[in-house]
Amino acid sequence: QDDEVTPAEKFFIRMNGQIPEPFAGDPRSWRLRLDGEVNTPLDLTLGEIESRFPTVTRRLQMECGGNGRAAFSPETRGNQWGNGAISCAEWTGVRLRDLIAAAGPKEGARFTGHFGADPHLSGDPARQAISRGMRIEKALDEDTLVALRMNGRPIPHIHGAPVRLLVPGWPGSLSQKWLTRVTLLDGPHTGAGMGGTSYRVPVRPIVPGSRDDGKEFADMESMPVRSILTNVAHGARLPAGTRALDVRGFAWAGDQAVRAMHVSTDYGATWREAQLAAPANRHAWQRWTARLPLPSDGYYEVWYRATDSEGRMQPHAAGNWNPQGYGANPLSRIAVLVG
Ligand SMILES: Nc1nc2c(c(=O)[nH]1)N[C@H]1C(S)=C(S)[C@@H](COP(=O)(O)O)O[C@H]1N2
Ligand SMILES: [Mo]
Repeated sequence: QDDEVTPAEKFFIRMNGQIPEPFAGDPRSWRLRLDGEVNTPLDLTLGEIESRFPTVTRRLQMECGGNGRAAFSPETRGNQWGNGAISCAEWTGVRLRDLIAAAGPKEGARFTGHFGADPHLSGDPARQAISRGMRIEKALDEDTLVALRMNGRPIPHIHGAPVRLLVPGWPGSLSQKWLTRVTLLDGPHTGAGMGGTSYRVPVRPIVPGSRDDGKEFADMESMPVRSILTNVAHGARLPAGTRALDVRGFAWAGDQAVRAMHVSTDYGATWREAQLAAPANRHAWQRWTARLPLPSDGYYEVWYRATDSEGRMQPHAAGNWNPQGYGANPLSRIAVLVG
């Protein structure tokens, strides 16, 4: 998809449990609780939340922790995502940090735990489909939203209506859909999808393909730099005599910005710097564009890679192999045939 702001119908979809029944009541009467290590637990309707707290609108990227998984060798468990598990919509909501401030966090509040209304795949009501949490610092980031609208409209059911978390730049699994409760904790949350090898990567690199219990793994936090090319399909045929190709796409880097974007038509022997736009706001992806000369008819590959604001590039191969396949961000390539 080539849209600067991802429309709802093109936004990627990922679910770990069953799709819950749509909420039958007025969405404004949906209740959200904030409890745990707080002085005054909150139990508010969305109507109350909207009238009590300021709303903000931001373009925020959300990316599945397993985006790029198909690049790992040997193959890892999970959806074999290419580069498609990324979208950047315009979200409107209240800041989670405003809710936390209203509840008065206790000194021991160091982590969050998130809960949603979707049933576990087994249908067992005692089990959570997914329930992840993060360090309180990320919950206090001004871009971490309790989102009420997507692209100016009510959030579509499949994306978590009527309210979801939006935790930009960190694994999408933190952005709890059908949000019912956030709890503050003095230690890491232990919900479904926490611990072991879930959304965790090795602290020290392990042998690709090896088994590991995840004891010496750490939670994935900011997602690594990555880019997509959005206007030319892999395998495109161009008319004979075409001598230039305009390409464009997006680049992003978790909590960071993208500093540079490069494109090569000679297998990485030489690189051409693409033009790179500033993000609409922090945590929004950035548009890149480049014009590539094509010296003759024939077969070409377009290789492309981004560099984050700390100078880290997309590598040539997926590194830091891990059993569930998180964080693969090698450079990408498409083939085109001229004539
Ligand atoms: N309640 C709930 N929230 C959830 C999930 C889920 O299964 N249930 N999946 C998570 C994962 S793994 C991702 S990548 C994002 C995907 O959100 P989307 O379907 O709106 O793209 O939602 C997250 N939030
Ligand atoms: Mo995900």
